[in-house]
Amino acid sequence: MWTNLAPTPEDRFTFGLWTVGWQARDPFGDATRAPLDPVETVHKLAELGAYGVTFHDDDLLAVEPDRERAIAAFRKALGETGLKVPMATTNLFTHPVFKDGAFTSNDRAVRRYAIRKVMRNLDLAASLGATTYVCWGGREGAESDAAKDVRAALDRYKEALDLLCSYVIEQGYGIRFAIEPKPNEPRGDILLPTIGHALAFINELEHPEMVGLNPEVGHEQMAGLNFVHGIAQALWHGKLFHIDLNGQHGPKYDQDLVFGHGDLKSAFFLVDLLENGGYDGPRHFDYKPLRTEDAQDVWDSAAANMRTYLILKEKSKRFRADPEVQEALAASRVTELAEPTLAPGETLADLAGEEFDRDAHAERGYHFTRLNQLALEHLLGVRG
Ligand code: GLT
Ligand code: MN
Ligand code: MN
Repeated sequence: MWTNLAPTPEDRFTFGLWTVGWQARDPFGDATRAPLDPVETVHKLAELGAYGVTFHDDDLLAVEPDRERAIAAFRKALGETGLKVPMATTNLFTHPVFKDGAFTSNDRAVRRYAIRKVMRNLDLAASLGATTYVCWGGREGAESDAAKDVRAALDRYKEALDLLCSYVIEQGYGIRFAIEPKPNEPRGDILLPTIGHALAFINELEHPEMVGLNPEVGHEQMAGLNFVHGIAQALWHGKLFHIDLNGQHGPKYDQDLVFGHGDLKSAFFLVDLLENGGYDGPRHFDYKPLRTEDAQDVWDSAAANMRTYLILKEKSKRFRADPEVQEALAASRVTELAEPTLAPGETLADLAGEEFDRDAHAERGYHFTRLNQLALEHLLGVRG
């Protein structure tokens, strides 16, 4: 019955080197795991059925400090396994130099260094065939409203992205940028905190067509926002360039749990949307194996992300194919929303004189509870 739960490269599952490679150092405790060699990660991910791997410039140096040698070993592993690099990014947050931000640091020399650091890794990303470059501005923010002139910071953020877009154009790289919003952590408040803020910002750029989003499940849920709605709006704007899948239990610190190990119902509707909403990019997992886990648990948790996605994908198919669900969707008039409010050829004048039984329409129920219960029962395995 459940035959297709083994991931294959066609599923386009990808992982960051920093996810499985996280040594589980947190603000209260030391690392609980040894560093992982990126070469081993590439081989393990390929064995598990992943499509690709992503990286920050600094992740490549986890066990080999010589950049050229580290890159050569990584390239070799990619060649041996066929694993792809669809996305890359820059670490603009770990080094103390970025303590007040990178593109928006108050220190102009830091801003110039940050742009150089991105350019250098863009060259590598392009040479590895990446088509998306993520910008997570984790340090772009402040703890005090006195510390940051937000309007000037947005000018500098725009300046950096405009410069980087022009660099990609000049070099002829087939790369687009994807901004990853986050409301807070590590800064008290981070600039471009939500999908909505980032979408509005992109419109002010010199090359808005080259910049989209890389939303992360937990980052919107940390702010109490509905991730599925955020993704639907990003798709509506044509801006879902990439996605970070993981799990989160509501507004608290960024948990980066395995996909589906947080709000499971939201994960179900997310997969349903990604599979039916026209998204064809990688399904990228940005999670952290729990600090309690050992080296083998790390790979088991990587596999769990993919397996959960595939289970939810199958659940979504069965939900959509269930005649009772189809009938319930129609009874709730979910499908009626796709119909334009004015018919072709109609004008506002047609609305003006229309007869409308307000009380009858007010009285009619939408039966959404039944729909929700049907989804829940599919999810719980008692239907389909
Ligand atoms: C960091 C962050 C993630 C970002 C990564 C990309 S790094 O781990 O928590 O959400 O996607 O820079
Ligand atoms: Mn996160
Ligand atoms: Mn992320």
